[in-house]
Amino acid sequence: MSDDPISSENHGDVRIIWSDNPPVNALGAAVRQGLVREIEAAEADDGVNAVVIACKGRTFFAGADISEFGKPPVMPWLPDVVDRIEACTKPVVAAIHGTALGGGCEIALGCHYRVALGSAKLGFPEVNLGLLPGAGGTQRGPRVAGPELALQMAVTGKPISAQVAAGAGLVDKIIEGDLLEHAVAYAHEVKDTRPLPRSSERNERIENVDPAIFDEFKKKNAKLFRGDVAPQANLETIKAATEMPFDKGVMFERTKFMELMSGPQARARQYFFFAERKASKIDGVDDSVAPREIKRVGVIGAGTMGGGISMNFLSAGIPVTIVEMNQDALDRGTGIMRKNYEATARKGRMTAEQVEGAMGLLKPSLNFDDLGECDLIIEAVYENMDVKKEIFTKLDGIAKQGAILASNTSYLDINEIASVTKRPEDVVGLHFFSPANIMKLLEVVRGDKTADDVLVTAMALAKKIRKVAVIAGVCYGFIGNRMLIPRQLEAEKLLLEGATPAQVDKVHVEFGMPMGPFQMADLAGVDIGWHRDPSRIENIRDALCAKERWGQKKGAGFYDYDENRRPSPSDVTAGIIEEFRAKKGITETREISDQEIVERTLYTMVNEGAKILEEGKAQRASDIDVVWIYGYGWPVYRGGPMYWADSEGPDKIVEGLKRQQERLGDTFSFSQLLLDKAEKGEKFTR
Ligand code: 3H9
Repeated sequence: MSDDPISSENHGDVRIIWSDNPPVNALGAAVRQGLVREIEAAEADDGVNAVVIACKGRTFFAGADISEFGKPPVMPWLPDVVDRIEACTKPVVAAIHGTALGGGCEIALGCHYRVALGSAKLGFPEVNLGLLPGAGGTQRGPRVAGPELALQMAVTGKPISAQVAAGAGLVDKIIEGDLLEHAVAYAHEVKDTRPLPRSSERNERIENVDPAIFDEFKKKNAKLFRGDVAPQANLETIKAATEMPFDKGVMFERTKFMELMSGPQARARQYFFFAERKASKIDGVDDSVAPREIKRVGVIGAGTMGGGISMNFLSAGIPVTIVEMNQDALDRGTGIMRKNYEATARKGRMTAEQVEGAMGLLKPSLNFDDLGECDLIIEAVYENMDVKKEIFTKLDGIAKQGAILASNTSYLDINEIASVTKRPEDVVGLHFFSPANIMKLLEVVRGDKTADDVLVTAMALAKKIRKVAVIAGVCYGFIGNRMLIPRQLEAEKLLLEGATPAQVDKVHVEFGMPMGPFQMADLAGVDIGWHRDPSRIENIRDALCAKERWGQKKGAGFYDYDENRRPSPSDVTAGIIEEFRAKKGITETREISDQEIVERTLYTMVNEGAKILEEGKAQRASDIDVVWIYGYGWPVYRGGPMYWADSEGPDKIVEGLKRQQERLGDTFSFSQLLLDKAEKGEKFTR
């Protein structure tokens, strides 16, 4: 068998150029070389009148080969390959299935025609790697699809369906049935067309474009541009297509691409691309371990969490039995699920039939025994060990043999929960993040006795319901919430020492987090975990709760909220903090610098992450980054807390923590791993 990923065959006078480069036909050096070789051969062959470029396996080219980034370049460059295809004197048709992404979409744009299966998707996801389409995509894209769609594709990175692409002219024909057969027939139809429609020469859609569309887009999507350099560069290069001739535009694109590629944000994002994929690998578990079959899922509890969890499975076509204690709670829970689906349908992201299809898979029940038919049962009741133990004891008697018993606990000990059953090997933690139907992260908590095939099932199922799963060990708060603890503790201490909630939050938001610790507390509910005794005031949260300042839901928490839930700093909260300080005998406050806030709230998180690693509660540093990016909105262009710690330098983190050590007090202790990394000049992630 030849190693060459590119081959060709003739169908009459149509030459098919095949790429076969699993898993995703990435455009590595051998693919690029083969494509140029075959285009030249087809052009030189008098027996060939048209060419089809197609891919074997699950997808059309999914883009440049990311694993080549940062290595010495191998010729030909992707931009030259696209140019060579476009310059071909015979018509070239791209036959698209799966996903034509990034460089793959650019190859398609270099072809004179594009046909695609209805299920195909096209996109420019480069922005997710901190880049822009750098093989002429920013210049050909707007010429073919129009500047507005090209802008949306490149800045959001979200792929579009073949239908949308066809509507915009990016796909010439949607194929039903055999792609290759129809692509060859299409090539026959166009084989004598001259001049050939070359994307780089199609100027009609980029002439007289109102420059205001770019400002409007930016205004509408301001969030995407915050702190992140790639969206802006994508916008500028697409705008350039409407202002410059093709050659100049391509030069501008190249300059911007190189700028991005050599910058820290692209490196962080590319690291994260592989981190996310690595997260699904389970240490010490053989690839040959088969997952258990999950035909029906049971969910205990129809509250916010139980409902959200159920929706994941329903949306993926997996039937769910949801069990509650009383009819009211059951009706309320299922009613909210329906409302959520209907809201999605109103936004055009689901059809009415899909809503009914999903809800039709739901079996609401008041009878615990109904869980006996489920292959996976997820308990989602409130955080109380005794309640959970009671439920698992009951489940042990009801669940069928081989069923997986999972708890959605966010803090509690899975081993203790498993110990009440006669099958601890079937017990696992499945920690979904709220809102569970939206948040991508799933912590899969591995108990001491959890069986390998239970973990393999959890990871496979996560992929099916479009979550990113990370394996965590048993410890208080697992990976994500455990790292939240020092941050929260220090943030509140800072208030006592003189900082305001707005100052602490501002530092976090400027860092790139979606919100700071106090904004997050107000959103989640200041009263979460509160002992409900207004006379017992042990910290500022207790003091706020005692005055019914429970956060956004009450219109008051650390901040005041108007009727549109817009926050403003609160004099009442300032007074409550002042009063609490007095109670604690704190008479003096001081100016607190932003750097101190970073050191006390972010460096302490890194220290906790290092402890999690050294205790083996996370499999790898990059898994911690995945948790924080998908679970808490850590800015992806900073790569996650452990990658960021490496960028800062572990020695700098240690220095900062030592500077703060006295203020951190005895709740703080250094991670030995962090100290070792700092001393040896080593990194966590690289
Ligand atoms: C670009 O094109 C730049 C140009 O504009 C300009 C250049 C000058 N390269 O995600 P999966 C691997 S930038 C190398 O689990 P799925 C991946 O690591 C590129 N490897 O599958 C994994 O390996 P492993 C723009 C790649 O079915 C395996 O393939 N393109 C690449 O869930 C399976 O991946 C993109 O950003 C790659 N380009 O999803 C597209 N892509 O098994 C990135 C994947 O060892 N890719 N791998 O862990 C994707 O979005 C998804 O992989 C895709 C399939 C949707 C295609």
